[in-house]
Amino acid sequence: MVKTILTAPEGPPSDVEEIKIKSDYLRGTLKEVMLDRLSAGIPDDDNRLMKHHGSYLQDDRDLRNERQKQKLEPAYQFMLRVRLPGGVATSEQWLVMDELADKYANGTLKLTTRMTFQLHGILKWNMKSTIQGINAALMDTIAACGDVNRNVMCAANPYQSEHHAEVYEWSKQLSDYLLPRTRAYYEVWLDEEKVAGTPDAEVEPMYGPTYLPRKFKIGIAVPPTNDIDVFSQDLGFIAIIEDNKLVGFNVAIGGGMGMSHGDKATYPQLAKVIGFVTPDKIQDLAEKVITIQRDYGNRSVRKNARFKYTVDRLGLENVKEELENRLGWSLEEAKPFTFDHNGDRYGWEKGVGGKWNLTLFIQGGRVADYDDYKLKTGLREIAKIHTGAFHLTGNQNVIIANVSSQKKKKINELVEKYGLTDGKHYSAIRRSSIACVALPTCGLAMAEAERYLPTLLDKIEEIIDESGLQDKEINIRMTGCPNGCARPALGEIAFIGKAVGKYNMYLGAAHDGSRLSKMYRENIGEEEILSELRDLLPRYAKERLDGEHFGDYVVRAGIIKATTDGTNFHD
Ligand code: SRM
Ligand code: SF4
Repeated sequence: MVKTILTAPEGPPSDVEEIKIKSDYLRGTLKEVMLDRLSAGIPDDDNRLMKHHGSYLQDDRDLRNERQKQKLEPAYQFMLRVRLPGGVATSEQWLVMDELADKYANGTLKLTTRMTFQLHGILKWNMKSTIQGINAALMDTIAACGDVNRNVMCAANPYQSEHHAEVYEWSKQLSDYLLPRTRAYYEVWLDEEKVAGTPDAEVEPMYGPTYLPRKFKIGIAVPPTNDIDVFSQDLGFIAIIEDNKLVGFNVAIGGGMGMSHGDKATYPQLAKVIGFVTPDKIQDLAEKVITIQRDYGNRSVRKNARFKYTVDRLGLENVKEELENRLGWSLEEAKPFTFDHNGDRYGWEKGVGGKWNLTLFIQGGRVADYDDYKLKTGLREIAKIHTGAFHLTGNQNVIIANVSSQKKKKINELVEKYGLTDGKHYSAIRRSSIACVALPTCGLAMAEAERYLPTLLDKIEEIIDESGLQDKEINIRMTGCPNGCARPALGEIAFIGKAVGKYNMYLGAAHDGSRLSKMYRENIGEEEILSELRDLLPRYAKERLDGEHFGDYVVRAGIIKATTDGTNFHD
């Protein structure tokens, strides 16, 4: 057999490649520009580098026009994302984030779809103190954004898996091992002195001076729960448990959600399973997968630079062969597994060692105090007495984890006092909802998401009630643009922002995260959305088979064609 020669796409390097190479390993002029008091912003080049430090410059889009009219610079502020492998925070860490949100940010915490905290609205002069506060609490923000491996996700629910602790350890190890090695972060934010004279090859032995062509994401799922949407990851691990023992992981490569409207060369894709490895091998495997993307990813066109396009362009088998060559060993044959859902399970559940876990519903992942709902205060009061951990989930919720039977009563009293909710008095569709941040902070948003989905759901719930579907879990996801931050291509119903008040509507993804959706209606507003659902939901209520999920029903009923691969997502 002739060996396929793999190559990277030709073309001039993108502007970000130039910025990275000139940056002296992510330093740029960040240290200096953060001290400059003339503007609340920073230059674009430094902002690109800033992402690798877990942050970037935004402006409050609600104020954009007014500030422009007044000839003021935009209301610049920074978003800051914590690296929190596996989404696990101690109570002390929760309290620190709670305090930093009030002291330096907009008073809220955003629990993200990759199981971590984001702060919004931090002014330039407060960035260093905020980052120092996070580091003092033994967290950091390194590589939370940027062209590197991001926060490693893992199954969130300890009660659903005795193997949570083990899998969590692997996610931490992977996250730490795959960190950039440059000291730039420590110099810019933590006042470390620069040490001169380290040879280039030793600064970033894995990434090299230009890091990756694009962001890279890893997640570990524990069947039957796919709460991290393992097939949406660049590199996904599926835990295989035999005789109650974690024997290893199936490996899936080449997933991702992002696309651009109207550009068929961009599409969401699902990762494909290529084999099985024992736990001791996943670090080596992750490193080698990353180096393949480093060497063959598209460094010319960023829209086509994710690993999913590298895999699709080179061919899955060729990438696997290259991987095995780099590893010097072969993957074993993949083992059987089954997923049955990708959402969270709410309320109290008993887990390992007789400890309790309480999953609370956090709408849109936004932890804030509202006039009639003191969610942030309630969680703070819990953190003050809770000695276990807080697990942030990939569905933007939180689990109060590892609670003893004695503490359960006290925590319940606080849950009641502050009206915190396990979501059970909401419809199942609301409990199964995710929305990305979008407006006013996200610079890429074309429409509302987090601020709008709750009110749209009020109206959808009327149809749900009339159809008798209150207890039916239907994953519903909304994003303000096609970048896919709430993984909409894996929502059984999804809305992707097109313009203010207008969305493309997608249907047909599988409830367990194993099939992508397809566009059903283009550029529609609220009235048309509700009118479509007034037709679809009652039909589903009447015609569904026993146990049939909405995503499967719309495909079986011929309402939408199944997407069998990302490459036919737009067909
Ligand atoms: Fe995302 C960019 C928010 C998860 C795909 N994402 C952004 C930025 C940073 C906007 C930007 O680059 O200017 C958003 C910041 C908004 C703000 O104001 O905070 C943003 N993404 C988020 C979060 C906070 C959404 C949320 O509401 O939870 C999630 C943070 C995750 C984290 O903790 O690390 C978030 N983003 C995702 C996911 C879901 C996931 O990873 O499981 C995806 C789809 C999966 C994937 O990567 O394929 C995702 N975000 C993107 C993309 C499209 C990438 C692509 O392949 O084309 C962008 C745009 C980009 O990178 O150019 C983006
Ligand atoms: Fe912003 Fe688009 Fe991501 Fe939503 S999906 S947070 S609008 S980049």
